[in-house]
Amino acid sequence: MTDRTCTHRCVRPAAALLLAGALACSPDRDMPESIDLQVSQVYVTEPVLGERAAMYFSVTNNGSADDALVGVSTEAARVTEIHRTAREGDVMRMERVEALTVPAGTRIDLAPGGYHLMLLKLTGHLFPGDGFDVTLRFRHAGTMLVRARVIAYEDVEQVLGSPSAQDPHGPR
Ligand SMILES: [Cu+2]
Repeated sequence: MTDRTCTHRCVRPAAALLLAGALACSPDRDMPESIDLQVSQVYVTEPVLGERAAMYFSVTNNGSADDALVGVSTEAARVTEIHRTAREGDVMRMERVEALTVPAGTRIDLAPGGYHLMLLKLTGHLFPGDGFDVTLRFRHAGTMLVRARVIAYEDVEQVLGSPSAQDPHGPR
């Protein structure tokens, strides 16, 4: 499997292609000189509450300017939100944010206990092993089509490397 580079260097590593399938980028017109965003490891946890699921991925900005995730859409969910998990005393709470900044030269890992995407009002059942397309919208890089893979809830910690007990979306 070969690396695939699309317009304006919204590149994606070969490892991501193995995991996540096809990619398309459509950068906006007033974007900075150098855009180089890589998205990989796109996972959705099996919905344990029926109607919603959390989605995680890694995004690396090797470009010359900060970018930000500003929107998400998929046929798998009627509503999507960008969430941040924050500790309040002993309680993990999540709150909606308008955008997730990806500073130039940094990698952001969306993971249990941190940032994640919420897929709400799911349009159908999602089973471990299923895959579906998700369009990520970045302020400068434009839209990026990635493929998400559904993983079983018990595999979250192994795959994502974070304590699933901290995830407020988990079974209670
Ligand atoms: Cu959430």
